[in-house]
Amino acid sequence: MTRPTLFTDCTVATMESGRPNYGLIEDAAILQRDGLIEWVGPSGAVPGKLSGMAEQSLQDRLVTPALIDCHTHLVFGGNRAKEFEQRLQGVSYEEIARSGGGINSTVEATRAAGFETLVSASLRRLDDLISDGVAVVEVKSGYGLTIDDEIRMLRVARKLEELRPVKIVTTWLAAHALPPAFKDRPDHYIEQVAIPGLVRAAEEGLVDAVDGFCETIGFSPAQIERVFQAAASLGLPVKLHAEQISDLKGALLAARYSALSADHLEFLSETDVPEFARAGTVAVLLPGAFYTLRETKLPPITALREHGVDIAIATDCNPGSSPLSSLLAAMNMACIQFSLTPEEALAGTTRNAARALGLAGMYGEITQGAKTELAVWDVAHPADLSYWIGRSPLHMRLSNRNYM
Ligand code: DI6
Ligand code: FE
Repeated sequence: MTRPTLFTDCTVATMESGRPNYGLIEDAAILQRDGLIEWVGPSGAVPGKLSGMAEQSLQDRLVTPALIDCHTHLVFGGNRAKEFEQRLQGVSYEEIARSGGGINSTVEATRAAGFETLVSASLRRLDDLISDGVAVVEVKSGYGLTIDDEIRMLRVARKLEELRPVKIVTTWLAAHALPPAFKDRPDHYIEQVAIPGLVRAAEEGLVDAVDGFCETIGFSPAQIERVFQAAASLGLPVKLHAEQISDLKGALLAARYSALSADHLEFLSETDVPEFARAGTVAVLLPGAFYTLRETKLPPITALREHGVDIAIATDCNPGSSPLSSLLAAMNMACIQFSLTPEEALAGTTRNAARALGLAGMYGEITQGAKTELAVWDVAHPADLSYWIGRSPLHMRLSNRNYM
């Protein structure tokens, strides 16, 4: 037990569900005890003083829930600047993938890198995110593509949590690309690597959720479904890279398996949105990939809104389609490219991102019972967070580890 803390002199954007205008409370106070929010409200209505309570003035700053990056490929070796040059000369992302580059070139570099090298390369990207006020980061495997190399990636991800005050959520993404050793044998890869590897990784406690790349250059819906069935039998939630460059109806497959999220969705058909909405699956939009691949087809934002689908925003931080390690920049891009409002962008990196990770109510909202994971900003209004490009107005993060 530590002393309860009352944070005073702040404006709070609670981002609580159902509250308009960011859940904004001017002249607010927040009471936390043992790493959990006990009360938030106007400073005039603070509940009776608790004995031994510490007070900390936030000097008229804005407080939001700490941000959540709910889709990253943060752990990888090498980089793909050469492919970036090729793409600028007109070679497409799919052509590069089909000719053995793309994801498979990062697989080679990731397998070749030592554990410590992977940790330190990933830490640099994680530190970028932390300086944007991020406290929860989802990290996928998917650049190992053997059982041992996939498991090693998740161990690197878990190591990051020991080295920084963040929560890391790990996702099994062995069904990301077909490695050369299984050329023309995708079903064997699913049987011999993706599924038995998942079982082993889950036994080792390394898996929070299961993902796949449902695409002509990835895996078919039928192959993904086998992985989803294995996830279901292990009691693990699923999510899916769906409709990024073609419409294979991955989002509907994800919905059928009550997926936490379906991600990308540029090619999601408007007519599929009602069924998608019924599942309560979160739509995770990835503006960094849209930008990098110079995509022009927009996800069906209006239909998603009309059907009440929760929208989250993430960096998709990866060396190929989204070399982006700023979540604030992703929020700006979501406003400019996808016409999200700054409030939708912030909901997308707080409350809805928490839902996309199965962490609703615990992270991403300043509400009674949530963790004390706060970002304190040198700005007057929450719209400022989506407005500026390439600088972080973060003053500090308040991490629940300091209060337990
Ligand atoms: N979709 C993506 O945007 C990333 N993975 C995926 O399935 C790209 C990964 C890469 O190009 O390395
Ligand atoms: Fe991705």
